[in-house]
Amino acid sequence: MFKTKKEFKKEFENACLVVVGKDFEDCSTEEKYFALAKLISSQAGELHEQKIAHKKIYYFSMEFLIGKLLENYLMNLGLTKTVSEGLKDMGESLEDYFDIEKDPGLGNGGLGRLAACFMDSLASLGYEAQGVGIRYRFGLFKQRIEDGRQVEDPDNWLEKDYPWEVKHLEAAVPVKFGGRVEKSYDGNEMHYQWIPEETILAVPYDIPMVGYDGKQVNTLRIWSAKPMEEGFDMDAFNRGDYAHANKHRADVQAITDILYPNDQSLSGRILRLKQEYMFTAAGIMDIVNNFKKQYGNHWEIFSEKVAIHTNDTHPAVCAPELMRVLMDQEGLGWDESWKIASASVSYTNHTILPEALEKWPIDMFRNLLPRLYDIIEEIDRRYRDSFHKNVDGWQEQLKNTAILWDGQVHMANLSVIVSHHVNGVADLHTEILKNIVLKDFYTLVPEKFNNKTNGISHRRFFAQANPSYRKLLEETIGKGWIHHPEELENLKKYEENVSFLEKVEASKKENKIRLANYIKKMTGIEVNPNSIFDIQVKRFHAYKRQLLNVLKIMDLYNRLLADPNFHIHPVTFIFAGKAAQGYTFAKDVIRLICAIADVINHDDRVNRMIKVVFIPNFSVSNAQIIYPAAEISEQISTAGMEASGTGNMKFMMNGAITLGTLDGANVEITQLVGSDNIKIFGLKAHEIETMRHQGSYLAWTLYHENQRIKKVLDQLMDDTYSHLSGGFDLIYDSLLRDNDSFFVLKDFESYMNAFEELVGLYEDKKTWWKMSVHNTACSGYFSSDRTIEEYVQEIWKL
Ligand code: CJB
Repeated sequence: MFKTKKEFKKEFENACLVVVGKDFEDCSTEEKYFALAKLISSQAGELHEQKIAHKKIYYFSMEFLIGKLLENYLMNLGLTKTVSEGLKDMGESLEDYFDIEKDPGLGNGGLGRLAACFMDSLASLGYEAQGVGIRYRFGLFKQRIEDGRQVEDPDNWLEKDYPWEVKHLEAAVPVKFGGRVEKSYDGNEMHYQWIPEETILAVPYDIPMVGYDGKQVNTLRIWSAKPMEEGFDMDAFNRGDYAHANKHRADVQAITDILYPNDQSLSGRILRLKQEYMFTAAGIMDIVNNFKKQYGNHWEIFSEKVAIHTNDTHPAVCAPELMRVLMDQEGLGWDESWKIASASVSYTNHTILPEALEKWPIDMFRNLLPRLYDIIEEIDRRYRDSFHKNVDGWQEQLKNTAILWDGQVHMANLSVIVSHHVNGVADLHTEILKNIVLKDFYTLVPEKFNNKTNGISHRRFFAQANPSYRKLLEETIGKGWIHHPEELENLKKYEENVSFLEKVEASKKENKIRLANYIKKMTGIEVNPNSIFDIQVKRFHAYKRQLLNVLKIMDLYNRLLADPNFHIHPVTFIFAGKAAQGYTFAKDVIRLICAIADVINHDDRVNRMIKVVFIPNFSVSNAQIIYPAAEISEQISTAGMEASGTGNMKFMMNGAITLGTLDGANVEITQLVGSDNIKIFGLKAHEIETMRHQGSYLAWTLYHENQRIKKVLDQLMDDTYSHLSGGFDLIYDSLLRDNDSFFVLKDFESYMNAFEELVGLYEDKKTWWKMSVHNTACSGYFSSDRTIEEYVQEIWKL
C-alpha cells in the first residue's frame, strides 16, 4: 500500500502499464482513470481480511445504488491528498478522473440507496458483511428532457468495463428453473429431486465496499446470468440460422439484462420472478458453500455464524431456498431446516402501497419453481395448522396472513412467517404496519415487530458532498463526527455565534453557485444564487405529491401577476427525479413542470422573483451536488404514505429547512429539531385514514369554494401551459373526477401558508441560519451508522 506521493506516482505508472498495457504518457485520461481505479481497488483488496470466527451478515437486495466510488474510497482510505498532489505533479487533475467514472444505476430510488448506505456503515463500523444483488447489464434508464417531456435512454454502464468489479467464474453456481419434482420413498422418509427444465449459471462479480479509515473492506457480490455451456446451437449455426444459434444465450442473459424501472409497483412478469430467484438462489448457495468450508456440517451453529437479511420481499424466497438446499442437498430434515432458516432470516418492509406488495399467481410460481413451491405450500399448511380455531375471528386472521390465498403467493406474508424479525423504516411506518397493514400478524406475533428508522451515509452525503461545510466543521468542532456522527450535536454551541452563522451562509452560497453552474451546464438556465433554493428531488409518484409543489408555483405566479403589492423573497424551485416509463401520470407531472418552467422563466414580469428548473437524470452523483445547495427541503407526501424517506435526512444534514407533512421520518426530524426549526403543514396520517374510511372528502367542493384552486386547475385545461407539449387533462381528472386520492387540494391552503411563512423567515438572517445550523446539529441521529448499530444489536446479533 503506497503511503507517500512518491510511492503513489511509482505505483500509478506501474498500474498504467499493467492495467492498460501502455506507458503513463501514452494513456488517455479515461485509461488513466481506469488504472487508478484498479490501483485503489487492489489497495482496498489488501485490507480485506476474513475474520473467521465472526458472524457475518448477508444483505440481500435487488437494488444497490452505490454511486461513484473513486472519490469516496480515496476519502475513506485517507489518500485524497496524496493522490491529488501526486497527480498534479504529473500534470493531471483528480477531478477529471471523478468526472469520467460511471455511476452504476443498479436501483430505482430510496430502497437501493439505503442498501448502499448500509454497506458503507457496515464496513466503516468494522462488521463483516456481504451485499448480495444483481449485476444488471442496463441500469435504470438515463433521463433526458426533450420538448418538455421525459425521454428514456438505455444506461449502458458496462460498455467500457467497470474497473471496480472482479469476476469470479470459479465461484459461479448453477440455478434451476422449471421442470418437475420427483418424489421417492426409501421406506423411511420422502426424498425430493428437482428435475429442472433449464439450468443456468450465476456468475458473481465482486465490488469492494471500503469502510472509513479502511478499517474493514467488505464485498458487494452481484450476480450475472450466463448459459451453463456456452449455449450455442451449432446445428443452427451451421444452417446459417445465426439468430437461432444465439437465442438460448440471449434468453439466459436476458435474466440480468435490465432493472425493472417500476418503483413500488408490481410488474408481475415472469422475468422478474426469475431475477428474484436467480440472485437469491445463487446467494444462498454461496453462503452454504462458504459455511461448509469453514464449519463443515455443523449446521447447528449456522444461525450463530450467518445472518440473512431480505431487503423488502424481492428476495423473499431466501428462507424456502435455504430449506431446499439443506433438505435436498445436505440431507437435513424439515424441522431442522425450518429452525435454521427461520433463525437466520429477517425482513424489512419498505412500503405500504398495495400495488408494491408482491404477489405471484400460483400457477406461474409453481411452473417456474416447482420444488420451492412444494416447500412454500408446506410452510403454509403448517402455518394454517398452527391456528387456534377457538379464537374469535380466526378465519379473518388466516385470510389476511396466509401465504397462499386467492390463487396467489403472498410474498409479504411469506416474509413475515419465515423471519425472526420484521421491521419498518420509521416510527410512523412501523406503527402503520403493526396497526393496519400487518395488523393480524402483529396480534399473533408482536415480538417479531420492531422499528429501525432509516439512515444515510453522512460521510458520502455530507463530508464528501459538502467540502466547504466539512472544512468549517473541522475548524469548529473537529473531525470526531466523521466517526461519531452524534458529535454533530457540538454545533449547538455555535447556534448563536453570528460569525459562525455567517460562515455557514457563505458555505451554502458556495454550494448554490456550484449547483447553479451545474444547472447552467445541464439545462442552459441561469439561476440566481441569491434566491432561495427550494428543492424537491425524488422519484415521481402521485403520493410524493410533486403536483402539490407545482400548483403552489402556479398560484404564486398568478398572484405575482395579479397583485403588484404581493412580494416574496426570490425563490428558485428545483425539481429532479425519474418517472417509470409506463407511469403516465408521473410523466405528465414532469411535463407540467417543464411547461410552467418555460412560461415563468421567460416572463420578464416575474422571472427575477421566481424561476423553475428541472434537472435531468437524477442520480447519486448529481444528488451529491444538489442536497448541499438546498435551503428548503420539500417533503410533502400524503401523510401515512412515505414509509420513511431518506432525502429528507440528506437535506437536513446539509442545513436545509424541511417544509413537510407529518409523514415517514419527517415525524422524527420534527421531534429532534423541535417545531420551531421545521415547517409542518397538512393533514395527519390518522385524519387521512378517517377521511378515506368515511369517504367524507370532496375535491369538487374545494374547487368551487377556493378561487385560487379553481384558477390553477382551470389553467391545466386552457392554453396557459399547453404550448410546449399539450394539455394536462389527466392531472385535472385525477384531482377532480377521481376525487384527488392523494389529498393534494385538501392540503393546498395549509401548504401555501406554511411556504409563505417559511420564506418570510428568510428575511431574518440570524433566525434562518440558526435554524439551519440546528438542523445539522440534530442530524447525527440519521447517520446509517446509528441505524446499522440497531440492526446489529437487535436483529442480526453480529
Ligand atoms: N421504497 O425506494 C423504495 N422502493 C420500494 O419498492 C419500496 C419503498 C422506499 O424505501 C426507502 C428506504 O426504506 C424509504 O425511505 C421510502 O420511504 C420508500 O418509499
